[in-house]
Amino acid sequence: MKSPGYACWLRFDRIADPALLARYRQWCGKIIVSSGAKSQSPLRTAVRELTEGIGSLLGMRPEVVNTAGTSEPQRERFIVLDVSGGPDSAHADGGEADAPASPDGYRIRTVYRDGGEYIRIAGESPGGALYAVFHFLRLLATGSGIEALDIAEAPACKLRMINHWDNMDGSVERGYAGRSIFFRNGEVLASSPRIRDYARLMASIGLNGIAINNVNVHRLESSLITERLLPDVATIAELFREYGIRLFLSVNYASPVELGELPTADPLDRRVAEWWKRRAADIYRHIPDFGGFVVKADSENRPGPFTYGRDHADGANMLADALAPYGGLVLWRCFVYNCRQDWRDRTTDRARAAYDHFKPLDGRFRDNVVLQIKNGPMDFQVREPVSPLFGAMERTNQIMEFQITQEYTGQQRHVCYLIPQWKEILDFDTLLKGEGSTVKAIAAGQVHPYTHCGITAVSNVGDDDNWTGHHLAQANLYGYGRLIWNPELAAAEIAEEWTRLTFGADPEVLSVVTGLLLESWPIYERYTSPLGVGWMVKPHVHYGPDVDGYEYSKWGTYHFADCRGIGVDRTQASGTGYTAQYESANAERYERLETCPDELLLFFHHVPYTYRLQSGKTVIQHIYDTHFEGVERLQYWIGRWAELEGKIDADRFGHVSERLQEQLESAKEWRDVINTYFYRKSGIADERGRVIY
Ligand code: GCV
Repeated sequence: MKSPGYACWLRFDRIADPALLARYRQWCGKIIVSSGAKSQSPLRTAVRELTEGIGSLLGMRPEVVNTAGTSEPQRERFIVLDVSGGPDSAHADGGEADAPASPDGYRIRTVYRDGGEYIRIAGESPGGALYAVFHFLRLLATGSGIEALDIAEAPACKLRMINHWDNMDGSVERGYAGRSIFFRNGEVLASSPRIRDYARLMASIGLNGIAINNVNVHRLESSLITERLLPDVATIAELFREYGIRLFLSVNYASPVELGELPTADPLDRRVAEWWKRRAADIYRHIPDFGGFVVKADSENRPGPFTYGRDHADGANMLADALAPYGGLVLWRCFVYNCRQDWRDRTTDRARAAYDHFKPLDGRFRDNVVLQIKNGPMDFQVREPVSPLFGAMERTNQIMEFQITQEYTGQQRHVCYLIPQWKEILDFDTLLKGEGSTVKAIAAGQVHPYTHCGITAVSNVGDDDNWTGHHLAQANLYGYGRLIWNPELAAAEIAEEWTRLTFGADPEVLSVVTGLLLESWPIYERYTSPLGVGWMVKPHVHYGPDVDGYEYSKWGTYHFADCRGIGVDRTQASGTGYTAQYESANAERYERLETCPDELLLFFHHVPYTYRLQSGKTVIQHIYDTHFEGVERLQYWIGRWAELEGKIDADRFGHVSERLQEQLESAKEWRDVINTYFYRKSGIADERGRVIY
C-alpha cells in the first residue's frame, strides 16, 4: 500500500464540488485524438494521461476517438488532442499563426464553432502535447475555469534537466530520501515500476533530460556504457522516452583505462578517440536518442585530461567528436578547484577557480559541448553570489546547475523551500551585455547565441515512499520544473499551486503550507551561517553546526574568524581579487564595503564584529539577532502547522510534525553554537542580554 505522499502533485483526487464536477464533465466525455499516436510516442502517453487523469478527477471514462484526419461535426462538447500542423491536425482553430516557437510549446484553447464546442489541446510536437495535457489536468485539479481558455506556453529553457548522483550499489551521494530508484547491488533496476512513475512526475513539470548516475563515476558505474549493461540502460531510456525525456549517463573520463582496455585516457591519443567512437556507436545502437555524457573531470580526485598535460577543451572535444554524428552532447562540469589546498595559503581562492580554469578556453569547445556551471562559485551554500562564469563565455554553450537535494540546506530533515533562492539567481543581472543580461536570459539563449543552454539540477529523489524524504521537499522538485519552464512565475504562485495539487484547497491548509514554505529559506539562513560566509557545517556530512570544521582543512572553504573580525577578503584592493571576475558595475558593487549587499558581506569582505551593516546593525548583533529569530520563527510555524491536525491525512501530518521537531532541535543547536562561538571570539555581549553560553 502506497502512502499518501507517493502520488506527489499528481494525486488528481475526485473533485468534490458537484457544480464544478458537472461543468467539467460536460467537456471531458470525449477525446478526439489525431491518429498516429505511435507506440512509445509521448502523444500516446498524452492520451493515456489525459484519459486516466480525467477518470481520476471526474470519475468518468472518456471515450477516445481517432480522427485520422477527418472532422465530423460534433453536437456535444469534447476535447481535441492534437499536434499542431501535424498531418492529422483535424481541428485547427485559427490560432496557429501565433503558435509558440519552441517545439516543446503548446496551446490550449476553448473553441466555439458551429460544428461543436471543444477544448483544443495542441502541442507543437508530441512532447508539447504531453506537457499540454499535464497543464490541462492541473487546471482541473486546481478548480480553474475551462470555458474560455486561451493559453500559449513555451519553455524558457531548451535543456531542462535532472542529474542523479546515484551509485550502482544503491547508495545516493548526498541523497536524503532513501536509496536509488535506478540501481541496487550492482544491478540496473530496469523493471522497477517507480521509474515510469518518476518519468511522469518529471514530464508533468516540463523536464526533458535526465542523467541517472553519479558524476563521481566509480569502477562499477564505468561499465554502464558497455554491452553488459547497455540493454538495461536502454530499457530505462525507453521508459523516459515515452515521457519525452532523453537519458544521459555520467562517464568516467578514464574509462578506457578503468575498463582495462587501454593504457591511457589521453584525449589526444588516437586510440583513445577511436575507443570512445566505438563506445558511442554501441550506445546509440541501444539508445537511438541517447542525450550524451555528463563529465566531472579533474575535480575532487576524479581523473581528467590534466593527467596527460591536456586542458578541458582537449578533453571535452574528444568526447564531443565521438557523440556528434548522433546528435549527442557533452555536459562538461566546471566544478574544478584545488581540493588539496594548504589552509595557510591565503593566495588561493576556491571561489576563483571555475572562472580561472574555463574563461580562457572560450571559443575552443565544439558546438555539442555544454559547460555545466554550479549556480555559485563555491558549492550550493545557503547563500552565495551568482557564479561569474555564467554568461562570461560568449562562444561556449552553458547550462547552470542547481541543487534540489538539500546537501547544505537541511538534508530534507529541515523545511527549506529553495524556489526563492533560485529565483534570485535567475533574476540576477550579470550586465555582461548591458542591462537585462540576467541569468534567466542567458539560460534561455537570449544573451549569447548558444546552440544549447538551459538549467540542470541535482535531484532530491530516492526510494522513500514519498520520493523526497520530507513531504514538503516535494515542493522543491515541483517548483524546480515549473520555474525553469517559466522563470517569471512567482515563488508564492508556485508554492500555492503545489499545495493545492498536493494537499487540496482548504484555505487554512493553503495559508499554513505556503506561508511555511515561503519563509523557510530565510529562516534556515538565519539560524545557520551568517551573511554569506558559508561552510560552518560538520565536515563531510554537511548537517549541523561545526564553525571551525572546515577552517584548517584542505577544501578551500574558510571564514577567517578571529577575535577582531570575520569574513573572506575577495576584493581587488586587498584580497584575492575575485570581485574582478564580475562585469565592472557588479564588480564595483561587491568590491566596495558600502555597496556590498549585507547578505553577502562576509563572502566578499573581512570586517570587524562592530562593522555596521546597511541594516544599521553591527555584524555581531546581526549574528545574535538572526540566530534567535530563526528559532523563534520556526517555533511560530510549528504552532501553525499543529493547527492543521485533522485537515490533512494523519500520515503526512504526523511525518511533517516529527521532522519539524527535529528541525527545531537542530536550529537550537545552530543558534547556541554560533552565538556562543562568536560571543567567545568577540567578547561582545548581546545588546538584548539573551542567553548565550
Ligand atoms: C558528487 C560537493 C558534494 C559532492 C559532489 C560534488 C560535485 O563537493 O559534497 O558530494 O560530488 O559537490 O558536485 O561534484
